[in-house]
Parts: sequence; structure tokens; C-alpha cells
Amino acid sequence: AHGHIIAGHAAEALASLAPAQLAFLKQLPKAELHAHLNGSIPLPVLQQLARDFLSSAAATPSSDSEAVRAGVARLQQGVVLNEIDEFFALFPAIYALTATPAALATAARAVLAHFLEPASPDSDASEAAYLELRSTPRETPAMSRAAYIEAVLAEVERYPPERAALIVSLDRRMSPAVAEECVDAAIRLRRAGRRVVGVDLCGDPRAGDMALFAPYFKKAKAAGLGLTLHIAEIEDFPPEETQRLLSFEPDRLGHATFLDDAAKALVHARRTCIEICLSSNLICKTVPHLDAHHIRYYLQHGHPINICTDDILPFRNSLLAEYAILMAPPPLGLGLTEPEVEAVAKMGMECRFRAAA
Ligand code: 6MZ
Repeated sequence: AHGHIIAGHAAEALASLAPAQLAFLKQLPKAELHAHLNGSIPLPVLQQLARDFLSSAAATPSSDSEAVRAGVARLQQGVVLNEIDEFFALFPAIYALTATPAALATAARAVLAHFLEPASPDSDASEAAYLELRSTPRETPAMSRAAYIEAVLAEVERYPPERAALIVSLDRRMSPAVAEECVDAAIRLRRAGRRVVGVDLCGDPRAGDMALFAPYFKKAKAAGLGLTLHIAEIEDFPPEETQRLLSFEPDRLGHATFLDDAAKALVHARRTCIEICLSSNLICKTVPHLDAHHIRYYLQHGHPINICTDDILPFRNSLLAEYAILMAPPPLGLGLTEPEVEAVAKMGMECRFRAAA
């Protein structure tokens, strides 16, 4: 959909499936619960936003336009990362292109269409039956954080509640005051009956002091919002930090790649859903190969997981392709059977956050 490119491991896994397996995966109702808006813009849409940006007055012939050109060129070529730290450097160029309410709305609409509209004219199956889109409210010269959320929410709410909802992301680099502003906005909108279902913690896993965010996570939970936290995404994530994040009683966890035994026991006892992003972990090199992926542990333990894409723009994957990785024979995939894949998809649907009553 929207000319999105699928490449690398994800594409190989897709190509390895028999037509009947592919047909089975396409019709399987899937929930995408971990997709970052600015990381999920289909490339052709990003290219159009770049053309608009470069031809508009907003682009003074400055380092800005150069950074945008270089950033978009890199995404066009296909991103190769040596380590996850390089991943976050991709975003300034993208952010320059979604800095007005109109451009942001265009991006949001394209991401929603990618996941929720039929993938091709000859089929009525969409990438996802249900999408919880997440995004970090940004203040720009053209909009406030409240205006940012409104612009995205208006696009989300073009779809019925059983198809789409919004998660407000807090970036670890935010000041506590900004984190509070975002949580307060999420709560206010939810109380007004708007489609905000949760709060997320994301961004550079080395940044920020999460002790300072504690009151806002508590507030969000008390207001009935779901809570999902990126946790232990890197090997040197401090175990105390993991324990601290778990003390906020998150409903779901992003990645959870490096949980120690104590954390695993807690997560297991609570049956906290793990959002699994296979291609993302392989490309960011936090997991060396599929054999070493933590999904195996959770599958073996019948623990709730949801299969997610994370950022289809740099990772060149798709939700269908992530499911193809589950099904493809090793070493390309995990070699799960159809009933096993069906059970995974069903678990994922059950991990959705609840809309306001
Ligand atoms: C941590 C990630 C991420 O919110 O501007 N983001 N944070 N780990 C990841 N795994 C690889 N992938 C994306 O979308 C882009 C932002 O999402 C977060 C980063 O903070 C990134 O800037 P939004 O729509």
C-alpha cells in the first residue's frame, strides 16, 4: 500500500512462503500495537513531503534543507545500522518534514491508510485489523504539543474505534515538565471521549532520569490509560532501571530484550504483554540473529506477545512480513505452524488497550 518497500530479511521471509501460507497470513486478523508514526511514513509520502518542504519558504537555503536531502536520500537507499545509537539520528530529517499540522496530518493519514486500507485492489485484507498508532507530541514554530496531538487524533478518528486508536509517547529526553504536559493532554482528551488509549515511553534508552517521570505514569494509569514502556532494549540497560520501570506497573512492554531473571519472573507473574519487533531488533543489532531472539522464551512459556513492525520506514518491513518470519522455516523464520501463528495473532488482539467507556 502507498508504494511501501519491503526488503531484507522481512522480504526474504515473505518470499519463502507457499501461496497457501501467504493467503492464510493475509486473512488472519492482526493487531499492530507498536508503530511509531514518524518511523512508519511510507517512503513515497516522505519523498513528497520533502519536495513540498524544499520548495516552500520554510526551507531557507540552510543546513536544514541539506539535512533533509541527506536524510531522505539515506532512507531511500535503505538504512544499515551498526548499532541502535545510530537509529535515533534518522529522525531530525523526518521531523523537519512533519513540523506543521498539515504535513503531520498527511503523514498520519498515510500511515493509517498503509495499515488499515486494503493492501491491494484485488484483496480486501488490510495489513492490520486494528492499529494503535503512537507518536511523541512535538512543539514546533507552527504548532503546540496540544495541536500536534489534535492533528494526529483527527486522522485516527476517521476510522471506527474497533480499527484505530492513539497512544501518546513520552520521549525519555523530555523534561519532566513536558512529560507532564503530554500526560495531562492525554488524560484531558480521553475524558472528553477522544480516542487516546494509552501512554508510551520511548526514545534513546540511555537518556533521561525515569525517576522524575514516575508521577506522570501513575497519573496516566489512574486515569484509565494503558501504559506501555520501552524497556531493556539494549544489553547494558541497568537492571535497577528495569525494576524501576516495572514498578510503574506497565500493561505492556516494548522489546524487553534484556530482562534479567528477576524481571522475567515479575513480567511472567503479571502476564505483561511483550511487544515483539523482530526486524527492528535484527536491524538495530540488539539481537544478533533469530535463534537468539527473546521471542523464543515467551513462545515457550505461552506468554502474551504482540507482533509489531516498530518503524516500517527505516526497517522496510511490514506486519505481514513480520508474521511471515514466524512462519518461514529456519533459519529465515521460526517455523511456527498455522495454529501456532493463529494463537499468536489472537493473543496480540487481546493485548489492545481499552477505549474510554
Ligand atoms: C526507542 C523508538 C524506537 O513518536 O516521533 N522510537 N524509541 N526504540 C525504538 N526502537 C528501534 N523506534 C522509534 O516516532 C519516532 C520516535 O519514536 C521513537 C523515537 O523516539 C523516535 O524519535 P514519533 O512519531
